[in-house]
Amino acid sequence: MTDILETIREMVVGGKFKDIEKEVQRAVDSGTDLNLLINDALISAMDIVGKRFADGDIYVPEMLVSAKTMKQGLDIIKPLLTAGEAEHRGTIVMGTVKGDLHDIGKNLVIMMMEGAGFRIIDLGLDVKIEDLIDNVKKEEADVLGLSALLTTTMPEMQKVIVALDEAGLRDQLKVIVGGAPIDQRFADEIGADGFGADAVEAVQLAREFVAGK
Ligand code: B12
Repeated sequence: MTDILETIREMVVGGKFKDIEKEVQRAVDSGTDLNLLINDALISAMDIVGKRFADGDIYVPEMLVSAKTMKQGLDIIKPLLTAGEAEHRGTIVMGTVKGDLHDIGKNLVIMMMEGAGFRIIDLGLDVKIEDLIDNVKKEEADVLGLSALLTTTMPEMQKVIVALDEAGLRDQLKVIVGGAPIDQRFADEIGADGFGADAVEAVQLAREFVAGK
C-alpha cells in the first residue's frame, strides 16, 4: 500500500503525466483508501514540488508539469467521489480570486462538495469581483467559496467581502475561504464566515452553513 502511494507521489513530483492515470487506476483497483491516495500521494507530492520550487531546485515549467500530472490523477478519482448523493443540498459559487492561477485545491474542494450533494457553480481561476457578485446574485448562492494560493492575492478576498456588502448581498450568504497561505486568523480579520484547511473541512463548513440558513 505504502509503495503504491510513494510511486504515485514520485510520479507527480517527476511530472510523469503519461503514466499517472494507469498507476492511480491500479491503486483504486487494489482498494487503496481514496483519502490516503489524495492526501498522502497527490497532495503531499505538491508540497514536495512547492518546496523544491522555493529552494530554487525547479522552475515554473516543472511545477506546471507536476500540476498537470496531479490533475490527471485526480480525474481518475473524481467519478468515485461524486457518485454518491444526488440530492441537491444547496448552491455554492466557487472561484480562485483575481490574479491567482492556482486551481488544483479549489477543484479538489469542488469534487468533494459535489460528492456531498451540493450544486456547484465553478467560476474557475483569476475571477473578477464583478463576476463573483453577478453569479452570487444570479444563482442565489447559499455559500461563496474563495481560494487563494499567493500572499499577494489574499487581500483580494477582503475586497470581495466589501463588494458583497456594498451590493447588499452580504447577509444572504456565507463566505468561506481557503488556500495554503490562509488561516483562521486571516479569515476572521477580513470578516469571512469560515476557513477550511482542506477539502474535508470545506464540506463540513458548507454543510453547517447551508443547514443553518
Ligand atoms: C502547482 C503550483 C503552481 C502551478 C498552478 C497550476 C494550477 N492549475 O493550479 C503554476 C505553475 C501555474 C504556479 C504558478 C505560480 N506559482 Co505556484 N505553486 C504551485 C504549488 C507547487 C502547488 C499548489 C497546489 O496545487 N497544492 C495542492 C492543493 C491540493 O493544495 P491547496 O491549493 O492548498 O488546496 C487545499 C487547501 O488549501 C484547501 N483549499 C483550497 N482552496 C480552498 C477554498 C476554500 C473555500 C476552502 C474552504 C478550502 C480551500 O483545500 C485544498 C484541498 O485540501 C505551490 C506550493 C504549495 N505547496 O502550495 C506553489 C506556490 C503556491 N506557488 C508559488 C509561486 C511563487 C508561484 C508563481 C508566482 C511563480 C512564478 N514565478 O511565476 C506563479 C504565480 C501564478 C499566478 N498568478 O497565480 C508560491 C507562493 C508563494 C507566496 N508566498 O505567495 C508557492 C507556495 C511555491 C513556493 N513554495 O514558493 N504554481
